[in-house]
Amino acid sequence: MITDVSVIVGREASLRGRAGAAVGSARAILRSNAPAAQVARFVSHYGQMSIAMVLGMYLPVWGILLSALGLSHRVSGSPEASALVMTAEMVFGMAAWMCIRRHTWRHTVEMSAGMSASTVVAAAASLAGLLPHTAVNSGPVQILMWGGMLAAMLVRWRHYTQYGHHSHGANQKAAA
Ligand SMILES: [Cu+2]
Repeated sequence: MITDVSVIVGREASLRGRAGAAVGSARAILRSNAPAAQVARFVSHYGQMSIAMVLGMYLPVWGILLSALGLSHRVSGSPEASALVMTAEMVFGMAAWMCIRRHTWRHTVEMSAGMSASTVVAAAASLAGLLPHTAVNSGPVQILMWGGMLAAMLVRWRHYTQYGHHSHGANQKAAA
């Protein structure tokens, strides 16, 4: 009987050992520059950016700020102005999160530019009478916004995928 118990305990321990090893190797893969880890890091940054953008958009300060400046009516009355304000809110959220994650200013500015380019161009074209007023809030412009952000990241694939390159200015300096 005693040996039976010890066999069960032994099995449990080996199962636990195996689970621990699996977690350990998963961690090792994530800390490596294996293709899967690079893609995971890339997707993770894109996801973080999207969340930060949406959070930036819903921060209650903007509405308060606009009404304090007496601009609420003007902004809500103009599709171009509201689209630009919305883009600015999203850029704020995204840039703030990239600052916290200690990305360089160059990468933060590139991502902000990639993200807002389509809206800025559409707003300018719409104000110039080249596009209808609804264009600035249309689906294609929004798709271009997400695509522009993706393009800014793809251009800097190494920065967003290499372990130790992703964040932490110190690591980056050490690697350089
Ligand atoms: Cu980013």
